Amino acid sequence: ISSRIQHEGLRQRVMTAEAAAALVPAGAHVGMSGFTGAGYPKAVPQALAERIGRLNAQGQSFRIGLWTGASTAPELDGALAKVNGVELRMPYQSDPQGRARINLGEMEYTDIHLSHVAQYVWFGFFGKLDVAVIEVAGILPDGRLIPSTSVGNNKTWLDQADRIILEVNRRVPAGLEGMHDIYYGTALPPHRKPIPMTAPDQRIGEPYLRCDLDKVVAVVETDQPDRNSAFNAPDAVSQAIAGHLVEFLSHEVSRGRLSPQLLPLQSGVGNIANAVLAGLNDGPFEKLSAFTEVLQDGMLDMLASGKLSHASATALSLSPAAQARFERELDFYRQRIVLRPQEISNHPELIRRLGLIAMNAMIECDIYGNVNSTHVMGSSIMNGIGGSGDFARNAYLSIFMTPSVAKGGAISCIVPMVSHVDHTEHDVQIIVTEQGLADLRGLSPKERARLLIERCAHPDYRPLLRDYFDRACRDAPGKHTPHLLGEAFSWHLRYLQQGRMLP
Ligand code: 0RQ
Repeated sequence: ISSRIQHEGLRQRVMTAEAAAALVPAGAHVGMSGFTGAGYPKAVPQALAERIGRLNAQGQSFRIGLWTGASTAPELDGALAKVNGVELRMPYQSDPQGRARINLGEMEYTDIHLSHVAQYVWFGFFGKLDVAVIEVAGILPDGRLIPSTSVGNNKTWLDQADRIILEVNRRVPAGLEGMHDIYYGTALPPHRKPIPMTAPDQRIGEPYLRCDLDKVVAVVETDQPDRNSAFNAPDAVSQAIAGHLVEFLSHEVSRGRLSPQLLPLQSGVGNIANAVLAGLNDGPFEKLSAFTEVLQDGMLDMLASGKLSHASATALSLSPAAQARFERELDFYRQRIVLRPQEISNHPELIRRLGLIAMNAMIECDIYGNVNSTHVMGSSIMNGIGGSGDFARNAYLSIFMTPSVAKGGAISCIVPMVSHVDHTEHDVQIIVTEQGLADLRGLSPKERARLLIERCAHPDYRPLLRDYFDRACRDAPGKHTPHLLGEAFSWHLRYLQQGRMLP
């Protein structure tokens, strides 16, 4: 038995993943650890998927409700989706098999703001949590848990579940101990108090997760790395987006609206976000800070170069090369990184107080600045809203980025009307594409439309957007946000019917 399991009683509860998976009843609500491919259980979900596949092949119907922090990995979301073992998934998933099931109508999906998940479970909005399956880096002699590479909703799952299954992963660097900050001061309305944090690097909690040991029904040992997908090297499009953004932030500094240290950065996931961080790493700003949910390669580079003084997040999402560097220089990074529960990393109160610069990618926006982050052509889910809404509405600066076109130019990412809306015109301040940046602050809808078309749309689509907007201004019954309702989705329809938005 691994020396990482230091509690005598819990050493007695070590068993195989198969034996642990057998303790999950059909129909259970199961809260699993995991956030953007980090800190998810690696053995029990696969054993559970095998069991579900076997039982379903025998004609029994066995499915679970699967709750997590955010996206996980093929060993969890992929394995369970493959056997059609998930009745309802929440709150964020990006697995291709899960996506396919959801879009075929075979799996239900509740896509909610990541900061809302824990409190909704505490409020009882989703019913009882039956089982928690949590990856940890170790168990202390007194039974407290050393968290793994993500914190996510683990505190809530441990507190709320009737039964707990722990996966102790010896591959997680032992040096992670001390990097976490678990806040136990949250209460339910009307008894809430202000969260005592006024700077992003402040510690307000404790480094370990508390755990009611009587609820632990199984401990499973694992030795597997996180998903750790590699990023693409920044391409010309994402470099251009990063360039516009750095220029804009420099302009804000010169106008006195930001200091040269800017304000704490929040950065979404993906290749564009990573390229923007690379742009900031080469940019003129010093002594930056981050208050974000996912710490990816770009931020690690910025910490290493000293551009970034410290970073607060709920998960690490590193490529294999960055992970190796992180482990090699763990003492350096432990001084500069703090990992928190996602209800704190994404908390609206803190985002508003600290005044963040929120930078997230999107699928499309419309000429009036409404943003779609989640749906393709109105009805198919891509991933989910994740934390983008938590940050967008409450940030000091709310920035959304996208290439101006997708699918080799067949799709314009600037459209007359978004086919789904995640962030309304009221929550969106700045739009950036490789074509340019539109600063929408303080503008009326029609002013926003003119700027977005001229600055951000691809030249192939600009004349069509101008034509739509001009005719809408002339013919729409209302002149505040002019739309031609019979035509507003014609671009999406044309893509669905003909494979391209251009006529
Ligand atoms: O699909 O790979 O099949 O070609 O969408 O697009 O350009 O690679 O960009 O990886 O940054 O993802 C919004 C999806 C962008 C992501 C989104 C297609 C495109 C490609 C991916 P293919 P790119 P990214 C913090 C914040 C919501 C959650 C969030 C996301 C694929 O950033 O999920 O912000 N965000 N969380 O071809 C049809 C369009 C399209 C399109 C792009 N207009 N129509 N398809 N694509 N634009 C993190 C968390 O909360 C955990």
